[in-house]
Amino acid sequence: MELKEKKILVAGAGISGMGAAGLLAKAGVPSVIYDGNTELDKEKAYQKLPKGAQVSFLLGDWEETYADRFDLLILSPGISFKAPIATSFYERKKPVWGEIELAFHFARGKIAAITGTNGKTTTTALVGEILREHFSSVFVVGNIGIPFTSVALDTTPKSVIAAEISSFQLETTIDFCPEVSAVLNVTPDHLDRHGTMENYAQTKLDISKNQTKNQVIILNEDDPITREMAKKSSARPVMFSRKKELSEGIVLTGDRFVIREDNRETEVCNLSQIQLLGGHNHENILAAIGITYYMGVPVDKIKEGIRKFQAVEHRIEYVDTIDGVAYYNDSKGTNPDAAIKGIRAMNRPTVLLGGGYDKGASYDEWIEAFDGKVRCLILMGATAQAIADTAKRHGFEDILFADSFEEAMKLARENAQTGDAVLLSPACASWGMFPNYEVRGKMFKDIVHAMKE
Ligand code: UMA
Repeated sequence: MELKEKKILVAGAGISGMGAAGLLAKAGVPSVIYDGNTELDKEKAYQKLPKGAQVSFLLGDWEETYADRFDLLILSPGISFKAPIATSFYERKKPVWGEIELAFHFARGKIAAITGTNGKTTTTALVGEILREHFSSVFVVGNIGIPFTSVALDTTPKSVIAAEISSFQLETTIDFCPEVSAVLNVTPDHLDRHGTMENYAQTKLDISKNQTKNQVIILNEDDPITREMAKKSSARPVMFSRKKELSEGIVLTGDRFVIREDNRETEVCNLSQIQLLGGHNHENILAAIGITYYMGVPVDKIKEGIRKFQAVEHRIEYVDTIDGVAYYNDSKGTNPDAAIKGIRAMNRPTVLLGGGYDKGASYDEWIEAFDGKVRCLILMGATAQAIADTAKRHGFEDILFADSFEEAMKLARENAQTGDAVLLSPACASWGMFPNYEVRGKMFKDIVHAMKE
């Protein structure tokens, strides 16, 4: 599609929307940015755009007839493809692209696209690190926080791109086609948006919908949903497992990470050479080995990238020890499954901070994973009462409520004893209290650093 002649509306003036409008401006295509927030600071927004960008703003409630004025909608991931703004375009048979689709339209080179409920940020960052060992033009983009659109015009046919792609972003891809895709796992998350687990899983599998059998999809053999995807995907499936001795695929056998292909086994590295802890991280490493191997990185360079890689910020991140209490920031624990990994990684009595935005999740398995380790659970946000009710049903009564994040931190400090851990691993998104989990995690760290002083 030749975009220069199109009247384009970019919906959402967040990171994605500004990236999309910026890319269009650099390509000489004018656009209008829509945002529901009437308080949006237009001056600040203009500063984020290239100089001289032909961009105007449309703010406030969406009116269906606005769609008559435009030919194409570029949708930010935070806005559902079922939201009125999108349906008014669909009803008029006008195209709706996500920000990822727009970037793909302009990007050159090969893409490794990674999705999954959990582990995708760590895996994407690790894939980026490994790719850098071998390729000279590497970009790490997507849900990880760097919009693909912001770098698309800098790519060349020799570039390789590691893209973390969320289910929100996959709702609006059309021609997007990675060289290698990966679905790490699928457990309940974002069901308020996707409705059912079936819809959610199908959206994840859409990462490979344009791939052919000459291209690879990396899938987790140990997850029943991603295991099934091997039969459904149009790409060639390559499985990874840390539990099964697969004869073909990427396997953790004893303490060795190996690639098994055509009846040959190649060792990549072993457990003593890695810095990422926990079974979930072993899965991320297996996936990253598969992704980079099929992107063409030689095994010795994969090993080097893994050896150098350290944990990602906000993911069971050790912050400091104060009065004998170790503080861990797992703000990225934005759903129960991720938070289960957070509490499982603790090996001492733990004061746990939880609660936040309500995505309609069930907290039973998370509470069960406490396993006698949680000294006290401090709850905040919209889900506080629902989590407390679930905890009590499971016989867990040591619960305190906080009206603010600062109060939660104060209660944590008062209730932790020497030798304990304080863990922020909320099992919920931060929305409602914070713009995103990063701001929540930074606040946690700032308060911990201030305690030290
Ligand atoms: N807005 C509206 N109407 C709406 C909803 C939002 O006008 O109905 C406007 C808001 O007023 C705001 C803007 O849209 O100005 C925000 O857009 P957005 O929610 O799409 O957020 P971005 O800042 O563009 O960030 C997005 C991703 N956010 C979401 O998917 C919610 C970021 O992922 C991502 O890093 C970024 O694009 C770059 O690609 C965050 C996330 O929470 C980390 N992702 C979820 C997750 O990981 O679980 C999917």
